[in-house]
Amino acid sequence: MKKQRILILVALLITPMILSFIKIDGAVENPTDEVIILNVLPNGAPAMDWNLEDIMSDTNYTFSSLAGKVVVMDFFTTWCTPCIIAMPLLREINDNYSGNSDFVLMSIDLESEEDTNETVLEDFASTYNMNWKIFRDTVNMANYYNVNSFPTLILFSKTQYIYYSEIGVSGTQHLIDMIDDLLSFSDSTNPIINEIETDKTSFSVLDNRFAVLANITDDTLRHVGYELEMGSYSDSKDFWKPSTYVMNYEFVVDPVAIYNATQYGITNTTINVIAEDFAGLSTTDNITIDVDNLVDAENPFVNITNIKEIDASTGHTFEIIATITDDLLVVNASVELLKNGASFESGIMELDSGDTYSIKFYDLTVKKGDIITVKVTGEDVAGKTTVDEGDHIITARVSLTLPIILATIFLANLIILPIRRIQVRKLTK
Ligand SMILES: [Ca+2]
Ligand SMILES: [Ca+2]
Repeated sequence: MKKQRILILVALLITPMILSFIKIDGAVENPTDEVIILNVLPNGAPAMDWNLEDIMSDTNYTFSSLAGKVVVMDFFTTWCTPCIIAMPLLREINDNYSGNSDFVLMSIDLESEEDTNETVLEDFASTYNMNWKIFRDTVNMANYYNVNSFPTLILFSKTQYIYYSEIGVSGTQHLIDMIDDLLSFSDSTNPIINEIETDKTSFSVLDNRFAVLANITDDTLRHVGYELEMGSYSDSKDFWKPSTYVMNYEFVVDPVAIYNATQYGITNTTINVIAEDFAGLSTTDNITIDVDNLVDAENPFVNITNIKEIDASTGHTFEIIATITDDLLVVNASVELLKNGASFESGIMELDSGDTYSIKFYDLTVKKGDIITVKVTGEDVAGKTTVDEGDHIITARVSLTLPIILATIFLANLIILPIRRIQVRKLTK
């Protein structure tokens, strides 16, 4: 448990460092591959609302009705020993704020009513001196917060955002310090979006990647989001509890979406940046990027360059290689196989290098003399298609399997042995 906490603390420390080291020219390889180390929903993410009955008071509460209070949410089960060990620590925290109506501690039981009925739960609460709210998770809260270990503790700001979470409850002082901060919290200034930059002034179907760099400052920055809309295409990204360093995101826009947008007369697109703090204050700004209008005039050129029949001894592997080019952009290369005129197999060809596309089909059920018809379709960014077609006749080799090898040796012996015997007889005469 201690090890886990240390790992989490290390993660919390290095996350802003990693984020601050992302450079605009460093091309974030995979924009979805964000640094998410904790298995709980990241700090800064909004709380889930629900309406549940407090088992201790038989009173219903909605989470949203607790807005304005600092909430500690403890996920537990009655059979989990570390959860039981954590109870005196939770009790200590709760006692520290006794009489303070701005603080709420709640334990969320993750067992079903069949496993642990209300009487068992009430007995458990009495045994471990749980003089706070207890709810049963009948609304899949654990799933929403991505809670997989017990106990998991989540601390919410008065504005009902995740401020901090930890797996295992190993101490109280750091939690009390954070709760004190949140109770006396004051942030009356909106986030400041100092600058938004992009690495290009325009983008097109031939150059569909670009990075956005925003410099945002706030004393309690909680969330930075980017939104891009272009015709029917949209993209967005959330950064939860970012540092106040420079934030970076690289968009990879579908070239077909860009082409379609230009067909509707769209000549530029706006990227909206929104920054929000823990006080609920927000600032938005935007930057406009030109969209290059490139005209796709011709159908793709498609040529099947090779149909290879590979290794007939272990089932038939087929490789199809084709050259596909276009005046603007090839977006799809698909292939369909027919066996003796009937539909047989299909697939999407991968771009190998340059304009060469290829695909392999393994273990095809074919016999010698079958006619395989190969249809390769190239599609361009404008949706124009061209098909090239070629036939291939199966030339299956007879494979040298073990029974055939044994039969060959047997036959050879039948012929060779009598000859030898004749020779031996001749010598002894
Ligand atoms: Ca602020
Ligand atoms: Ca074209």
